[in-house]
Amino acid sequence: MDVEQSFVIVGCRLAAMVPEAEPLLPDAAVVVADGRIGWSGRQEDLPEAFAHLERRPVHGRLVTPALIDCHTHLVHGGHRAAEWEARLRGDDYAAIARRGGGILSTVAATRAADEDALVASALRRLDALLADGVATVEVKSGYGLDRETELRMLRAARRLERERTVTVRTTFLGAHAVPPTHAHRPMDYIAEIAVPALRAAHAEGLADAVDGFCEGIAFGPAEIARLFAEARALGLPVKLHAEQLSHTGGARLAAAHGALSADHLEHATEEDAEAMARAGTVAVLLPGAAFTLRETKAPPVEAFRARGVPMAVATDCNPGSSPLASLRLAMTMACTLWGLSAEEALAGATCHAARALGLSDRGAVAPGLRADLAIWDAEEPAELPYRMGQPLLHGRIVGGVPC
Ligand code: DI6
Ligand code: FE
Repeated sequence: MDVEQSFVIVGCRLAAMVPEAEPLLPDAAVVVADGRIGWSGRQEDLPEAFAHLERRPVHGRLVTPALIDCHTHLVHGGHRAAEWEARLRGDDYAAIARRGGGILSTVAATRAADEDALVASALRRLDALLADGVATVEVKSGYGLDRETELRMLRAARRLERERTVTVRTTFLGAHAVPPTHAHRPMDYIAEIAVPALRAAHAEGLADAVDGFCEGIAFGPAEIARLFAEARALGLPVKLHAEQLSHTGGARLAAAHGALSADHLEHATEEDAEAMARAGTVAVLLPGAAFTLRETKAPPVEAFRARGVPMAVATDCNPGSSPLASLRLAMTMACTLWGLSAEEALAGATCHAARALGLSDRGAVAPGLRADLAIWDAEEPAELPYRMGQPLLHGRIVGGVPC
């Protein structure tokens, strides 16, 4: 152990997010050693081996795993405030999309933006997430719908990791909408554009996973299955926007492909929950999108609970359906709109979010895991979703480094 880079956080209240551990341990200590958690538990039980390390008191503050936003579209050009206003006047999200607005209008703005502009605008949103205690964020492509722009989005996403202290996981979302060049020919779009773009992204090391939008206004299960077959050939994990606006069979398709996650799920059924449970697919809940679209159907939370399907919570930060850059507010919405407990919401933004990204090295405070921690000006975990809009972050520790 390098003593220089090792220390003990003392005097904290610890929500370790470890199933066997107490939900909240008062008078706790956490050993950070060489970027990893060396030990955590009751301070009075601190092993002798760590007694010589520098002690950093946090004066009773709450310590949790750093938050993980496992579903975002942080990188994109422009915004869609006017479309949002039109919806306030009664316009409809799917109808706007069918007229060539919606996702396609962000595609035009993104194609027009160079990489520097994409990075600059994404950083503003990323900074908001970091201020909420986030240390790992997933970022999708999907507003290019051509090879060049999809790759530019993914390169911009990777650059965020060099600009800030954060882990970025990139997801290729080439199957997000059907561009006008391939109107009514979604399978041709997959074969001619999405698959070659995915291969190119993979060759450049730009894609950690593959996603699609399985929906009446986007792609059907057959097209998604074609893309997933390519992902499998490349050895990439898959995830899917499924059952958001209607029921199309996306959740079961995701489960059949062993997907890391199926996301949205407002229109999912008990049978979908059953299939996801068998496959070990995480349910990623995105209440910011449901709130923005005034969706009245809720995901089958009770069915997920009953079958032990892990529920993650994410922002879905995107310019159309979820212009939300606060993971804590997403947690609030998951509780208030859909009945998650505060503890479930925190698990959703930590350990279950890590699983939705296929990351087994973070999301909890346990020996051997990455020392990604959030220190809060709070006494208990419920304050994170309860205190809406109130800054609570005291500091983050990312890979063992305070920042
Ligand atoms: N996530 C998405 O990718 C789509 N819906 C969602 O919740 C569309 C995003 C958009 O309207 O730009
Ligand atoms: Fe999304």
